[in-house]
Amino acid sequence: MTWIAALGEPLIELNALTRGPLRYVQFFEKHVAGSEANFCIAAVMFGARCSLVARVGDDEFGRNVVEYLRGRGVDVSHIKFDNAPTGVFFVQRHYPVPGRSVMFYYRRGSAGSRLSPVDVDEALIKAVDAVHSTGITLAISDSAREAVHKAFEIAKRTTFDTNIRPALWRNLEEARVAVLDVLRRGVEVLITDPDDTEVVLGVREPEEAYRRYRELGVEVLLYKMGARGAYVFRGDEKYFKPAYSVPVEDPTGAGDAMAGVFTAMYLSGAELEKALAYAVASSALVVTVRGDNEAVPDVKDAEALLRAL
Ligand code: CKP
Ligand code: MG
Repeated sequence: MTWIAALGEPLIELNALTRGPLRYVQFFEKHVAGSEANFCIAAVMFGARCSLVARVGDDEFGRNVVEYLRGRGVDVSHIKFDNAPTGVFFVQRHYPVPGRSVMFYYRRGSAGSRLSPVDVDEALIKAVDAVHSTGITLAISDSAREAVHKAFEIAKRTTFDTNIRPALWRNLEEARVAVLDVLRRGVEVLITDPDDTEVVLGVREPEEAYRRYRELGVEVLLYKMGARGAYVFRGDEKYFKPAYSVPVEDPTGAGDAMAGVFTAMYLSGAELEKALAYAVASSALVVTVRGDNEAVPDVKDAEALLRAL
């Protein structure tokens, strides 16, 4: 069984029950989220074992995160309780751009942002097949970024999602430097999109992006084109899978589902084109509901969608 360790901040998501600006939303629905937690759930649904290396608050939300992730089959034995609070974010849906969501973070100084190199157990990192993290973990604190560096230095294989969140960086130049720094440490599978690639490399076009990332040592590129679909590149191989046209409730988490499903299948030796198809189908299901990870399918349900549409 493929075993992955992911480093990042699990969060409590408060998702608006109704559409429109949050100042007039009265009711919110609670979910467990956070990019790397979502990634772990998706990887587990596709047969991987996933250990989340993280901190949560020693509070009701922290216990909620740990119990939920344990229930979803994620290994929570490397999540520590910390005396800062569990981070929270709110989701505003279909406003100001219909079909899109906006996230508002209440996470500065959170337990999750206190992740540090002491939380990175060398024995775990040596034992797993691959280590995963994202640009969010690079952004939340210096100590969290150092934790990623430490883990990537020890890891046998690495996968990384750029996930550049402008709200978490002082400026985009800082994000660019931090992502390039991780790429130079060696990333086998890179998950990204044209917006982030514009920040990192100043280009958007898929072939050009892969050419440039490859020069930086990336072997496999999963290039997400949003509502258009996604590409995968490896050496001279290139595949494209168009996105499904589905009713959008909340697109938050779609990228993590795509990353987790693709990575679990890729690491277990699946054909790239097949991994891409299941990843695109899984992310299509996630956007049809609120919550980032409840609608991630298992293999059988993903196949039902692949057959139906
Ligand atoms: O790129 P995605 O929409 O898949 O990521 C969503 C997650 O961790 C969400 O759970 C949110 O809390 C975050 O990304 C974040 O910190 O932005
Ligand atoms: Mg993303």
